[in-house]
Amino acid sequence: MKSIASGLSRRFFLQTGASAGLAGGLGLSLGVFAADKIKPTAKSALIVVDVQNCFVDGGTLPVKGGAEIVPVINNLATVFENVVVTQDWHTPEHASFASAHSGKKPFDTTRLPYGSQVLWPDHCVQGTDDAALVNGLKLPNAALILRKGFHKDVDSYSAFEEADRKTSTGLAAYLKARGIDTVFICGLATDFCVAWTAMDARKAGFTAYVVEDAARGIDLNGSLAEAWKQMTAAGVKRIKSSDVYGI
Ligand code: VGL
Ligand code: ZN
Repeated sequence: MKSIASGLSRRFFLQTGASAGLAGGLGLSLGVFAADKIKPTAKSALIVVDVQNCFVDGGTLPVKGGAEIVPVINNLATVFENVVVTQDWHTPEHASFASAHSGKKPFDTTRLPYGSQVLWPDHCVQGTDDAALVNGLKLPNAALILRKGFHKDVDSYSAFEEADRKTSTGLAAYLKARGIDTVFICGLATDFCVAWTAMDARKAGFTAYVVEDAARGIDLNGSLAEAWKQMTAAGVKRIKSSDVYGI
């Protein structure tokens, strides 16, 4: 199946190149460009991380420019056969909320039994409008909505594994059961839930791309640059939506 598909796209490229040759240099370079793009296959999934009201303007933990990624993601999703959506889905008084720790304020850090934890404003409380997906998000072909961070005493930036680094969300098993070996990750926030999801995807054996123009970061004390450094070291590939075939 795979060889037939790549044979077809190679032929498509050759034809494009040949006709572009007649048409001139511009067409030819377009042909080469198309061949360089990354083509999502039936074994690829787009993971749309936490594009929720809480993380855009008007929400409880807004990420700068967060809403700008919505049309980029809507467009990206049209070229994927497999789309997974995640929602940060906290209990009231969740352990990641500063309000649950006396003397602490948002963006302080504390120690929890599983390690260091950044403390956030109350956000994405289960069932609230703040936790709902952003209205303009159009992902009609999404097959799974995965919620995370719903254990009161444990955070979960990653869509694969909770912050205790023991409790699985089941996502790796789901993807593997569906024959998926490659994930493209986008959403909010680049330096927290997107980065942790991407690094855990690598840990679980997936090829992982992060689509940088379809993500935005919080950038707390240099966390955005640090996240890219760690993602790159983990073998996560940093791409733009225009690098994806069909976009
Ligand atoms: C996130 C901080 C707290 C995220 C979630 O989705 O990146 N960040 N909870
Ligand atoms: Zn959260």
